[in-house]
Amino acid sequence: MQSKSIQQLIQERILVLDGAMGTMIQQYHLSEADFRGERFKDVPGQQKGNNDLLCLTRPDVIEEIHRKYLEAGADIIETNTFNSTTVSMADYHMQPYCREINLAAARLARKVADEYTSGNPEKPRFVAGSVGPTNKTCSMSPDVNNPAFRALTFDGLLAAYKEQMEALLEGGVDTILIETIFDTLNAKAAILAAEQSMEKTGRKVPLMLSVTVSDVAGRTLSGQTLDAILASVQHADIFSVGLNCSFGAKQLKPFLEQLARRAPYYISAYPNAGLPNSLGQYDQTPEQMAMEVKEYVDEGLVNIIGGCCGTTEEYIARYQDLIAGKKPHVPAPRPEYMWLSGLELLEVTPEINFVNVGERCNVAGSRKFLRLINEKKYDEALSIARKQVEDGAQIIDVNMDDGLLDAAQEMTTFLNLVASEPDIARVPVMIDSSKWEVIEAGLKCVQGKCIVNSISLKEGEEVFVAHARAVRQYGAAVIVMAFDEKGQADTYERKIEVCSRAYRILTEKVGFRPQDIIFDPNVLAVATGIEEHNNYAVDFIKAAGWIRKNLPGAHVSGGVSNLSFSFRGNNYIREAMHAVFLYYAIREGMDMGIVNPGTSVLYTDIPADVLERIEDVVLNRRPDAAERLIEIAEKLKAEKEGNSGQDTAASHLTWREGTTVEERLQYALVKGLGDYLDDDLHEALAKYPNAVSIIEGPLMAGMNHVGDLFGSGKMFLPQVVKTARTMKKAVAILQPYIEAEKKEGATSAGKVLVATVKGDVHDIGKNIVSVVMACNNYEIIDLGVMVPAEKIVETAIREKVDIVGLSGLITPSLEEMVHVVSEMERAGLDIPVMIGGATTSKLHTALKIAPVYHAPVVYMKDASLNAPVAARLMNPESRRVLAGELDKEYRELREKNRDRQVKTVSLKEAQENRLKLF
Ligand code: THG
Repeated sequence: MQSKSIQQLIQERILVLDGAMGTMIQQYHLSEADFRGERFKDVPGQQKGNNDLLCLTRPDVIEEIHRKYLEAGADIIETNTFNSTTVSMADYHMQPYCREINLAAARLARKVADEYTSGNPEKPRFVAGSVGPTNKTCSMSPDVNNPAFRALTFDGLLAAYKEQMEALLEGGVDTILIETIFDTLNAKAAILAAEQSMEKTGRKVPLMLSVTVSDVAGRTLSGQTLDAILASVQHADIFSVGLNCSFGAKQLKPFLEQLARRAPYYISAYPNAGLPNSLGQYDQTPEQMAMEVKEYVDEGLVNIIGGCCGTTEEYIARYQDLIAGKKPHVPAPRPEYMWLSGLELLEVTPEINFVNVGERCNVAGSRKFLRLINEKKYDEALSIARKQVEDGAQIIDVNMDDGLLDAAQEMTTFLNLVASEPDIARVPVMIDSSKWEVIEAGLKCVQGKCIVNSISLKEGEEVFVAHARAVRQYGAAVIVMAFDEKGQADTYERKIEVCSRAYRILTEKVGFRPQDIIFDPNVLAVATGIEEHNNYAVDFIKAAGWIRKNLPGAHVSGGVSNLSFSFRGNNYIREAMHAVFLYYAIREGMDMGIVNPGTSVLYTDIPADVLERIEDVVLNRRPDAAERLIEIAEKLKAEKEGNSGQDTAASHLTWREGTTVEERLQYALVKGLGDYLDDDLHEALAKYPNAVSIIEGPLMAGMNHVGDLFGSGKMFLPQVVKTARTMKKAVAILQPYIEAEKKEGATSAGKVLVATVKGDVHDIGKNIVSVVMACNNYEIIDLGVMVPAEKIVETAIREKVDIVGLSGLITPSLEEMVHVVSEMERAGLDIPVMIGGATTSKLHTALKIAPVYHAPVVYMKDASLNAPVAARLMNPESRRVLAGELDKEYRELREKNRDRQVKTVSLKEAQENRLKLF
């Protein structure tokens, strides 16, 4: 008999996905030689830990793991290919083997699954092709000093994913599972690769997505909320969406509920076996985990359940009883309204009767913005974006079209910078250009669901369709300008003719959702003195009404400031005209507009005599309307002289009044605002004994406050990264004072090597330690991030350093630190080691790191402790005393944790461990 497809089966019952591959592999205690096999015995570097390579060198182990999961009842097993892209394999110098690994992995899983299916056709088994996020992100910079930098481009990642997925599909997987999504731009590249690979191989399979949240507020590493992600991936043909990794089942549940409420797809969940303890291990038992997962099942939250880090076949085996007779989740209905997103979702519901798009980040629409971009003053250019959002812009338009600029490059740089500014990146962007290359460059930079501004029928239907298809593939909404082969539509009839034609093509031929189409029937300048222009506003407003009635679902937008070009220099009249225009256009159904969000003139504020004359112009009520408006405009200008349209900065600066310098520094750090650091730090310099004490005092206090906010979910990672940049800026301002304060000819207090260990790119904490230590006259050798053990050992010897500081933020760094320190022991070094960073702990240091090294290994709780501890380590006598204290303390910790080796830490502790960044 023919077995059921996964699409059929999932409607009938909850399906079980397998558990972790890594945890299972660990149980085999494979050696470096096992990983290499005969074939790779001479490739450079370490292969141990390159789990995917085992598909080639130890297929017997992988096959056995698949069997264990199938025996445990898994309906779906995942290929062992999480890292099999050229991007991730670069760590192991194994890029050339990616295709082969994926193919072998898929065939292997296919073979075992089929064997089980033929054994019991009533319970068909499926293979999901595992596609990980890679070890790099498209949305964030690994370089604190250059937030516009990207270690990975969209195109590079797309190519890597295509190679992987084509091989998986050829190898026979039943679904593609894009998992552990921490950056939606990476995921969008994966989705596009999946579509293209399915097209190329002619095998269309269901697409599964699984997100991992990184903080207690339920955002991804790159700062998006789950709602925002759903908007970002809305264009894709998705089978299921869910959550994996992150936390244990219990902590994941509220986020799963949030996802299940909104996502119009089947829901999957494969949590970790609880929260990692201080050693980075997962120690929830199968029973405990099953109890928590049971709630998902009983409450109808899920369609697919499995396990992530720490789970084995024993965990998966418990699921059979949980799901028996239980109703699967019913997906939410397809969304009715337009979804857009930045870091957060913007759902354009009828209650939002008008969406403001900020117009000022436009080199053609703001002299100031043009100047700032020309002079590469990006910080100030970003302030323009930030101010618009503060003023209420719900989307920001970005336009770099200027003859003397490399518009595609500037678009890329600016959007990358925006991505690092959470206050701005919160809202969706509108990529504004008349050049397609510029739009495409922009689309490759945004993880949210943005709007393309614009496409049109200007160059005919073929180009229009090609651009529209591309916009769809990138997952954006689109503005269609009312242009066609005959030119700009300037009358009511022409506007509706062009828009209805475009609507038909987009909805029927390209498959666009009507809700993602925004028509711009051209706002053109009125009161120009040219009679043909007099009816422009009326025609726009009428066309807006017609479009909303006759082209269901579509939106209407326009560049409102165009209307008043003839009144340049008279901001009051311009803003009053915009208010009047919007009053009528919104009534007819215009629901979006590119405007100056800083505008303060309300329709109801306009004095009756002025209002009458403006309405005469906008509504084209009398032939001499323009002259009469010019007359009153000049009169008003003379009266108001000088104070019209001037923005008052005051409202934004309340935080600076009546506050102490410490409060202001803290505010600047929390908000990541560098603008007033100069003033505030100089004020502090007058108050504090020296520059170093400002760093160690108010600035460290501010950083700790940020750490607390982060730990409690009130800040999220991109905001914290901004804080780190601000801290850096503050330190740079203080640096000359620190230099001057150093005693003439003061000798070095000691030489300290600092490094973020291999596998980890985080260096915020490490950089702060470096600064604080340098302030205390230590000579710092900073080896940067991702530093291999050999390099640390070699540099320590060559430079004759006095102390080695190891830093790491992510869980795998714990193991790497053990490795580094054991290499130091092997090299016969006697240099004390300092351990610091978010996942590190005193317990891990005591249990795992200190025992492999004879010299002192000190766990550093925060950066302010490094200098005093270093001082103790530099003096042989106090070093001996400290070593004795550490020995005693560590021995006690080991005693206490002997049986279980580790205690389970509370949620709060675990979060503090994970989230304290400094
Ligand atoms: N439709 C769509 N997109 C658009 C437009 C449109 N994008 C560009 C533009 N038109 C909308 N944006 C602006 C931005 C600024 C101004 C007008 C439209 C403007 N700027 C002042 C001026 O030129 O007088 C600049 C003053 C200054 O330098 O500060 O008016 O119609 N889809």
